[in-house]
Amino acid sequence: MASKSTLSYSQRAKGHANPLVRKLFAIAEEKKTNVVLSADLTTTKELLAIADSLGPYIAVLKTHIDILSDFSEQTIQGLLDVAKRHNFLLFEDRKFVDIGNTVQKQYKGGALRIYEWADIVNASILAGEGIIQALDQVVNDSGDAERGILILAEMTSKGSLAVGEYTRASVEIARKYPKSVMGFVSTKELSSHSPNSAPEEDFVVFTTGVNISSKGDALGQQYQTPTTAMEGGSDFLIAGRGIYAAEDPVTAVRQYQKAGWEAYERRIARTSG
Ligand code: 5BU
Repeated sequence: MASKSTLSYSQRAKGHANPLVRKLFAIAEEKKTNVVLSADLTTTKELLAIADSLGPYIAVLKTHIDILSDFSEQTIQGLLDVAKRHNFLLFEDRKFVDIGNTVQKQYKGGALRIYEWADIVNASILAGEGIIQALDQVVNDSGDAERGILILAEMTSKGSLAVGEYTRASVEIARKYPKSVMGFVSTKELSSHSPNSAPEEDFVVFTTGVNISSKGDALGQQYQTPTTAMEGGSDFLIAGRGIYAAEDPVTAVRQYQKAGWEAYERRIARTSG
């Protein structure tokens, strides 16, 4: 079976060619968490405070850096410090979608300097393969910095057009850039079900739209639970309001951590047990 989803994170880390993926799997194993906190707060103070209090329970912190009303050098330093202190990666959910030349400028420079601080970014292939080629160039020129790209292969919002041929093309393009493309943002595992899947191929699946107690919101968001996501082959669960907007975010994140980790353990027990 080409799917790697029944192997443990450490088994997958051993054979993986991408150093950032190895680091991510090591963090997940060490902290026993596959939770990605989508920290959609709008001030630096709130963002850093939630990152600090929930940091011990997460593998990755996902940001929308452009929603901060007071972004500055202090935001970047604060994020880098808190990520180091609690040992998690930073993922900027930028959803690049433009011609390659523009995207390189948006990634490397600009006011937000995403490349300097974000371990992971994501991009849509709506504009074609050139966008991934452009980001791949930046990643390959990055010297010591380990940087990864996730291709936005599906979206969780109602009526999303990121389906069918678009999703299939996302997988095909990902295969051409193994040094930089570490996986997908998708609702489920994609690559092992598609043709041309090589035995050594191991894309990491990040799943948004995860919530334990809600089915969706008033603006088209559609949720699944940590358990269904892990059963579908997700590797990392991205949750926002389910955690940070809960009455007690620490209790909530621990609940997501437990649900995600237990579902992961059940999945890997299916082959090794
Ligand atoms: P929520 O509060 O758990 O609904 O937040 C979900 C986050 O994931 C939010 O930052 C979205 O921008 C992001 N997201 C999503 O919800 N659905 C998608 O398909 C993608 C990203 Br891609």
